[in-house]
Formats: sequence, C-alpha cells, structure tokens
Amino acid sequence: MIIERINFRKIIDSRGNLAIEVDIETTSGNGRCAAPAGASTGIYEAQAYPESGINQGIKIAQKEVLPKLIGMNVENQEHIDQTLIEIDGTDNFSRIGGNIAVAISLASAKAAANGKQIELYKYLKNVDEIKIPAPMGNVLGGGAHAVGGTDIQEFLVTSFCDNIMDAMLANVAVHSRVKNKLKKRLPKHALGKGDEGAWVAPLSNLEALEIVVESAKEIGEERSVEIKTGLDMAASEFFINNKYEYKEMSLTSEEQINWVAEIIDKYDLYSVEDPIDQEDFDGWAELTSKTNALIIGDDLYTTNRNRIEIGIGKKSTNAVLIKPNQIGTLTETRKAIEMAHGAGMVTVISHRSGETTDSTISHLGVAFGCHAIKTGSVGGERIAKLNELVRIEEEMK
Ligand code: 2PG
Ligand code: MG
Repeated sequence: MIIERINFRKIIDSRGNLAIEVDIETTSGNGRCAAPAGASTGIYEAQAYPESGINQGIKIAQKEVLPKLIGMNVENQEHIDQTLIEIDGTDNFSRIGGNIAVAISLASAKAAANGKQIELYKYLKNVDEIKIPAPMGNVLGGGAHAVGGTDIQEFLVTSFCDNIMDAMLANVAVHSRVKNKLKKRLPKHALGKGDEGAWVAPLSNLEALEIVVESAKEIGEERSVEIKTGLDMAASEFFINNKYEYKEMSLTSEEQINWVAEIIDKYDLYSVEDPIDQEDFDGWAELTSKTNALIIGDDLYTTNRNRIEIGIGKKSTNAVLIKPNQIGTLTETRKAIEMAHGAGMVTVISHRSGETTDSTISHLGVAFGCHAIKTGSVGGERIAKLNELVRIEEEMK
C-alpha cells in the first residue's frame, strides 16, 4: 500500500469558510479526508493553517510533505505522523497547518483501510469489544456559535439506547420539543439556529437550561429512553480579567466553581464541558471533587497528551473531549485517548462548529472506545456523522 499520489483541494465548510480536503492514492486503496474548524478554539490547540492562510499551507505541503510521503506505506501510520511533525518543525503545526496535517494523517488511514477492503473503524480498532458511542447533541446555545444567544455555548442532550437510531431520534425529539417551548415562550421573536444547528433565543442561561431539562425529561418519559442533559460552557471565552463575565452576572473563580456545582446538583446534569478557564487546572480539580457529573476538558486539554498528563496528576477532570484537528495527527489522537482511558477517564469524540460532511470521527469514536460522540443533532454536516454510525452499527451486526 505505497502512496503514489496526494492531492490537496480547497472546499468550503458549513460556515462557508475554506477548508482542506486531502486525497491519497496508493497502489491498492484510496483515502479522502476533510478537516473541520473551531470558533471557540483553545489557546493550546494546533494552529489550523499557517499565519498567511490555507494556500501557504498547501504550498508547503506540496513542496515538503509530498516528496517525503510518496513511496511510504500507508499502514505505517506512526511513521507518517512522525514525518508530518518533523517536517512542520513547530510545536503547534503552525508552519504547515494542523488541519492540513490531520487531513493527510486521517486520509492515510482511510487509504489503508480501503486497501484492505475493510471499514476504517475495523482497521483502527484497538479495544476488545467495540460499541457505538452515545450521541451527545447540541439543542440550544449561543456563545461564539451564535449572535444574541446565551453566554453558555451549548446545552446538550445524550441519549442512551440499545441502538443508535433510537438514541438519535430521542435527541432530535428534544431538539424539536425545545423549539415548541421557545415558540410558546417567545411568540413575537424570530427564532434562529447557531453554527451547529442548535436553537438560539434571547434567554438567560438558566431559562435556557430549564427549557432543555424539561424537554429532555418529557421526551425521556414519552419514549422510555434515558436522556441526560449537559453543557459546554466554553468558559474561557468569557473569562476576562480573572472574572467569569456573564450578561447577567460576574463571578470570581471560586464563585464560578460553586455556581457550576450548584446547577449540576439542582438540574441533575450529566456532563459539563469547559466550566473553568483553560489555564486553571486547580480550579477544575476543585469542581471535579465536588461532583459526580462528567467534567469534560476541551480547551483545557486540546487533545494534547502533555496537558492531559497535568490534568491526570491534579485530578482536574474525569473526562476528556477529543478533537483530532486540535493535535494534528491520528497517532497523537489515539495516544491521547489511550492516556485518558488508562487513567480511568471517559472520552468524548467531537465535531467542530465549522464542519464538512466528513464522517471520520464516527469511525474513530467506535474504534477507540469513546463513551460518547458530540456531533450535533440536526443539519447536513452533523447527520453525516450520525448516519455513518447507523451504517457502522449495521455492519457490526
Ligand atoms: C466545542 C466545539 C464543538 P468549536 O467547543 O466543543 O462544539 O466548538 O469547534 O467552535 O471549538
Ligand atoms: Mg467545547
């Protein structure tokens, strides 16, 4: 499975921004992968493209990566990924772009799976027993993903069912119940959607939370399905001069920890992502020690093993969000997941707010034993990943 040709192509993502898509052709199979883009990016994540933009990244990749990778065996993933890291030469892929690196890395794995004529999840599988991760879907929100919504970026539901379709449908039903409640509550307001297809409405954070909790409870009872509510606070986005600045209040770090612990308790929240600023490992640990909910580090860790190691040492979280383009290679993504699982932490593989119809993360989530997959509940680029899980489940059976 020797790489014969690599093609770089510009496409657009769900926000209409340019995105990279990479095709890799080998002597026996081909792979294609496109990279997504974040809006609320962590300061420690890989830089998506070089300072001067995607064109410069493609130019460097064509000139420097291509000659090194042509002739390599795509089954040698670690070698490919190490080569990408070495050619880039920075610690955050700022020269060739983390998105270009991750698209090359994942397209290589897809070419290898294709060459073996097996599905990617099977090719990558590194756990004894595979299962479909539970779908975690954004139903209401704001933050950096919308104009005029809540300070909290995402109000999410996770449904647990015996099959992925029932779980997807339960999430969708909550999304639609939230719309009905918003229509009733704000009859004169136009209702919008954010970047991930979640509803956006002029509500306070707690009003929004109550609507989602109520909707999840109703749908759960109607369908006899276990539906849990969670948040992605993306708190680093509104942590300004050492204060958490909400529209309706301003909290010190200590007050934030207590407030989050209180709402977890009051609303029986299942998961809270990025409740604390990305630099405050100790603040995270304090919150985690106060609750049984999943406290998920996204901007805190940026899928980076060095940072996950600090979090393990300090007991900062009990869960890690995984986004391959935060770290730039498949090997690093896999090792980050293994490190988290090794420390008894739960992992959630995740889309970005700017997405393409690429569904590689669905395969990674299954192959690497992630507990859940955060990938929206509706919208073409979101359902591309969900529907791929339907296909994977069918094939698994
Ligand atoms: C997040 C993601 C995805 P973004 O914060 O978890 O929901 O958003 O891609 O904008 O970082
Ligand atoms: Mg997040």
